[in-house]
Amino acid sequence: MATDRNRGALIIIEGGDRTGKSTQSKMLVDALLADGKQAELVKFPDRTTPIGKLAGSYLQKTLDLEDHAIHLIFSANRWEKVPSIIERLENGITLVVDRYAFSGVAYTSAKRGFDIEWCKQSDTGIPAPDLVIYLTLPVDQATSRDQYGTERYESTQFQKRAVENFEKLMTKNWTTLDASQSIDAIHQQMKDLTTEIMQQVGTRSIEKLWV
Ligand code: FDM
Ligand code: MG
Repeated sequence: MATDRNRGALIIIEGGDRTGKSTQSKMLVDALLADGKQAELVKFPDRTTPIGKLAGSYLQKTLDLEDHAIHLIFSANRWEKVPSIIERLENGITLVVDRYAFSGVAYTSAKRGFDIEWCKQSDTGIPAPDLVIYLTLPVDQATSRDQYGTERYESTQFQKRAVENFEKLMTKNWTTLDASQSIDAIHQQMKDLTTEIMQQVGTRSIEKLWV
């Protein structure tokens, strides 16, 4: 820490497709800002950077990449943001992150021949979250919310394997929320959890993930 001022909290929102992550992440940032707190939204993959554009093209199937290579590209897309993530946290800004390394591991390890430990390596050392909010919804229910699009990984079989993998990554700083509740009910729980963690982080140093 550069100062003895309270830092921001690193809050990760995870879950399978169509569980409401993006909607809830935006609502959470807006609510924190409305309360006069400093907060920003971060989204992975960040498809706007040169590295993120490769990931975006891969997901849209306009680019084929070898499975290990695309895994490392998703990781690199997080590493390129690490300096700005740390800087913002140290400046007291709470970050609400829509997908993180847990998605990276859960989706790649849903592919044949990938073990979880190999998948974790390339994100080992990025900032560790203060809280992971994991939204759960039975995959069949998630699918029926909205038809899957045509992006890569948008199939029921693949999603089921990814969800099983998320569950293997859970640690004590994860909180699972039932995504079949109303948008407002979920939002209120997320806001309460986040507010509590923001008070707890204080000047505590930012830890490294999986170290
Ligand atoms: N995804 C996302 C990965 O495979 N690895 C990653 O590291 C991340 C962050 O990309 F299918 C997958 C998960 C999802 C797709 O996500 C894009 P969004 O939330 O639909 O943009
Ligand atoms: Mg998607």
